[in-house]
Amino acid sequence: MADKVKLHYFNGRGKMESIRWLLTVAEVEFDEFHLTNRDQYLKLLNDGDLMFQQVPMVVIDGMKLVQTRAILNYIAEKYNLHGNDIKERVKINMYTEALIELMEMIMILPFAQDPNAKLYNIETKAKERYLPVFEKQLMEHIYLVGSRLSLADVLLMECTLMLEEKFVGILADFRNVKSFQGRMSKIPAISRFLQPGSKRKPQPDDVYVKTVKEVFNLNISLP
Ligand code: GSN
Repeated sequence: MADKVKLHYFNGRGKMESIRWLLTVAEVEFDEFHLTNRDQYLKLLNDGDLMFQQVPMVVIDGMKLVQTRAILNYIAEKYNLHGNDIKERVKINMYTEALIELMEMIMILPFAQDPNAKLYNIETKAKERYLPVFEKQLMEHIYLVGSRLSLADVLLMECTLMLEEKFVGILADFRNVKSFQGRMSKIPAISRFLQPGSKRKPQPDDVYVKTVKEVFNLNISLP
C-alpha cells in the first residue's frame, strides 16, 4: 500500500490550503507536519527536502514535491480532476491561475503593513474582474469546465468562502456563483471538510503570522 501523503507547512492556510482542499475532494487521506520553529525549517533545508528552500512541500508517491501549482496539477491529474483533454485542461488552468491570483491577495494581508488599505482594491477586483467571469460561465454550466468536477471548481469553492469571510454578502450580485457554492457544499467530502474539527484551517491569526515570521527570520512587513 502506498504511504500516506504528508504535508509540510505551517498550521495555517497559506499556500497549502488549496492542496488540503484538493486532497479532501479527491478523498485522499493525509498527515500534516507543522513548522513551528526555525530549527524545523533548517532541518528540512539541511536534509535537502526543499528544492527551492520553500514550503509547501508534499510527500506523495515517493516524491518530495514543491511549488504549489505543480503539486495541485499532479493531484488533479492523478485523481481525474484536470479535464478530459488538453483543451479542457488549459481552461481549468486559466481559471485556476486567476483564482490563485485572487486568493494570494487575501493570503498576504496579515503580513501587510496596512491591510485595511488593501481591502477596497481586492473587493473591487473580485467584483469587477474575477467574479463576473465565473458568474457568466456558471449561468449555463454545472461545472466550470466540461461535464465533471475539476481543480478549478475546487479552488472556486475555496476562494468564494475566503471572499465571503472578508466581504460579507459579496456574492449577492453573483447568484450563479452562490448556487454553485451550495451545490459544492453538498458533496460529501466537502460537507465534512466544512464541519468543525476537519483539516480545514481557520483564518490566519497572530500566532500563525508570528510563527511564519520566526521560521523565515522575517522582521519586516510587506508593503
Ligand atoms: O507556489 C509556491 O509554492 C512557490 N512559488 C512559492 C512558495 C513560497 O513562497 N513559500 C514561502 C512560504 S509560504 N508563503 O507564502 C516560503 O517557503 N518562503 C521561504 C523563502 O525563503 O522563500
